[in-house]
Amino acid sequence: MSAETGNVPRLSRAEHGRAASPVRVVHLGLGNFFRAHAAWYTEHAPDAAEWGIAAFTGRSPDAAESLGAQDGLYTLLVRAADGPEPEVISSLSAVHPGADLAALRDYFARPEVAVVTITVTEAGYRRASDGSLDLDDEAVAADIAALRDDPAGDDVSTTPGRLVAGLLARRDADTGGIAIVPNDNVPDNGAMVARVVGDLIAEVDPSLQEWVDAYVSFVTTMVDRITPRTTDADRSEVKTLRGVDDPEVVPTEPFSEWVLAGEFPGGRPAWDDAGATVVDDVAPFEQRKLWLLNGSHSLMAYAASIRGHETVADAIADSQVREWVEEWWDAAAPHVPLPETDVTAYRKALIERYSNGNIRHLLAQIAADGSQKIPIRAVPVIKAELGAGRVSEGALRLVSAWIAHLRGSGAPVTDPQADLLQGLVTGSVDNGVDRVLEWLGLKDGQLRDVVVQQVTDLEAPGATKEEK
Ligand code: CS2
Repeated sequence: MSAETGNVPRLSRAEHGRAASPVRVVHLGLGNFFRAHAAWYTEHAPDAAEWGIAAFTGRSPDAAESLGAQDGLYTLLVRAADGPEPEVISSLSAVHPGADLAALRDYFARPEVAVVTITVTEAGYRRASDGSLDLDDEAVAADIAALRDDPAGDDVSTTPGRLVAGLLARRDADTGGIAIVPNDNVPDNGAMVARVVGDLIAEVDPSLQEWVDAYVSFVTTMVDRITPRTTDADRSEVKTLRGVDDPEVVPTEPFSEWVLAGEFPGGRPAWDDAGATVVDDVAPFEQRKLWLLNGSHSLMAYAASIRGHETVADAIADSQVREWVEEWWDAAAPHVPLPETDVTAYRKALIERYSNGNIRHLLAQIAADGSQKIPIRAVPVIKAELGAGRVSEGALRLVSAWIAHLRGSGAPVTDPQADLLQGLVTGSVDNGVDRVLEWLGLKDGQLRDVVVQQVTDLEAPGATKEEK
């Protein structure tokens, strides 16, 4: 199947890729991060010919159609500081709209399908603030009703709902063990998924839990590869470099890391031979990445956008932002349970990754969904500092910048909880700070005054803007 746009051909397996491998992995969430990360590791595993991926879109089905028109192939445009390197990825053997529950159940029921990977962002797991499944979420409530009414029906839209629909099909087919591998930036993400799936099972069909306990493994991961959204510039670059019209190009950085812990009862691709690391405990790696990388990312997304910056590369070149980032790292680093030399090297590497001017990583993209990110990126560090007897200005600035953002400075607010959060910060800075700190579980008089001062400073006209 090869489609053409004007005289420039689309990608096709006959011309540009490998033959499709048999489907043994199901993936939920067909966004750029997955295509730069897990799909790339699968492509580079020595046994790639035995492990094809059937991927399902999340909310928007468009990618399935567009990728389908080019046999599931896409170009990964690896943007090194010294120039781009395009690579065609062939590991997606099939692509489906997320709503195609019949296809999803069919794959789950096949004995050779052994792994389910997921990248749906932090918000996609539909958790309440205590980590349980949010039963008040309308889409969750609708999935419960739909699955109770007809466990084989098609009206299931959430990730926990789709997982339970698939697991019911596998149990009924009696096709044995399977591993569920979440690849989103949430601490202990294996246990996190097990919990939301278990909570949904309790509502829908409690008899499934015993089967899940016996046959389903929830793997925990740390994932890392900076992957911005695709722009038209990426598409025209691939047209120039490769002579193909690929609307599904994914730009990414050269660096990549994947650390996994857990069982794979039905086997897995040899991801470790493609550079992934298999360990007993992901936690130290997760903390290093979530606090040092993602924490500083969020700090820049809020604080540097107030200073007029648009991208991470612009932000880190501003000496004031760099100082804030280093202060954040100074606060977080002592709590990362890895050798100091490792943490120091990691910080140095991050500066290089952030400074890659060929990656246009928008601060506005990182600023999204702060309600899901601040509690896991900032709060543990602030609490650990308090535990060590310190009120850390460097750590608190992340929360202060988020509050200034919610109050209308810098990047626009895009968040499933936007109404609630913007309600918390209406009125004076003092009141807003009190309410947000309470929402974050950080009600502590010592912190409050520092945060009020930092928000005031960040919002002061001209006080923090970069001289241009
Ligand atoms: C970013 C991450 O958007 C964000 O919140 O911090 O997507 C980050 O780019 C990745 O985790 C890097 O691995």
